[in-house]
Amino acid sequence: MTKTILRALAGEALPTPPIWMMRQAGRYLPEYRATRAEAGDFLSLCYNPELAAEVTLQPIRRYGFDAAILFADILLLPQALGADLWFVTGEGPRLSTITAQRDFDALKGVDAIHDTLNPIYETVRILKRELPAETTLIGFAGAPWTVATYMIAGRGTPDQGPAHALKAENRALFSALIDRITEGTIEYLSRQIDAGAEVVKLFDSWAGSLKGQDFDDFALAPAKRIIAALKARHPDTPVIAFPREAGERYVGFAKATGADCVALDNSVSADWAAQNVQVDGCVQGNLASSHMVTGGQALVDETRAIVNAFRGGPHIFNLGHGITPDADPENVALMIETVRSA
Ligand code: 1CP
Repeated sequence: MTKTILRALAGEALPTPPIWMMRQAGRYLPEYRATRAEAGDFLSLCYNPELAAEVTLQPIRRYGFDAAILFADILLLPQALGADLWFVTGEGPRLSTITAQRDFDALKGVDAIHDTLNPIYETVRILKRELPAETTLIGFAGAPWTVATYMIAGRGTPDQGPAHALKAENRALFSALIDRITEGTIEYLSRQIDAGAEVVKLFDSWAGSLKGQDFDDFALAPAKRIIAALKARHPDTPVIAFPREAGERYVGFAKATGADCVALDNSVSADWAAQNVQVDGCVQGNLASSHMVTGGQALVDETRAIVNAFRGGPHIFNLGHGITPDADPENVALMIETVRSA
């Protein structure tokens, strides 16, 4: 029997949508916090295949999600390309910055990335062995624009200002960086698929700050190039694209990029997305992650409304963004129970 997520990705409208959750392995779970403490820090956890596989499996054991997502981070690719990367406790990631040609010239070529990323492929191989037969394994990478925003600024930014500034001031350098990340992403995801990932997802968390032609050039075009290259090598592996906060640009995104599924954030209504996005194929989403903190009848009502809005077509239930550390694990169980009984 084909796994439910793969059926939805192939375009089938299922009576009950399959479900998984962004950041399902994370700090809201006590067992994650324990394994992270054992690893020492976040990056040591990412690069320890046994422990990274363990935290990937924890939410599957606890909740029986229909998919597991590889435990890693979108910032490992910049590190593999030669950027310095560290995490400041309570604040987030920090990287060496790219502001001038010499910074770009110091980066490594794409062939070198596997030296750093080999442990990630090993995590995928372990998961492939250990996951239940009905659970789909999802690999992922950041989309080039989102990864570039971190490489340019050296950290997360509220408005991606430094990346927009470099794009305006030195288009050639900015485009060269986008190309390098695009090429690295193709090789990274291709190796994840070789190792056993059955689906891959491209996270463009900051796509919403690209407007007009910039959206075409730096959200659509790189996604299209990555998906075309992956499809040439792995024609049967579905790709989920997540151009977060793309708004009206969600319309036509799957067709323009070749993605098998578009993941929706919760700033678009499910009814609107059913009419304007799901008409082209599978969609994923889009419950506000705040419900995992607040719970109660509002969680149940909103979950049912989303399931009903997307009932006529292929749909994978998920949040609109990652679950937050202050979420209550009981609310996750309530969401799953509601989806499976809706
Ligand atoms: O303290 C901790 O334990 C670290 C918190 C954490 C976790 C659990 C980070 C740091 N990364 C992750 C794992 C992670 N990151 C996954 C694993 C799989 C899962 O979903 O369970 C995935 C898919 C990501 C992807 C990721 N990392 C994105 C894209 C999705 C999104 O949330 O928008 C982004 C933007 C990052 C960068 C990053 N890594 C970590 C943090 C706190 C951030 C955001 C930094 C910022 O913008 O300030």
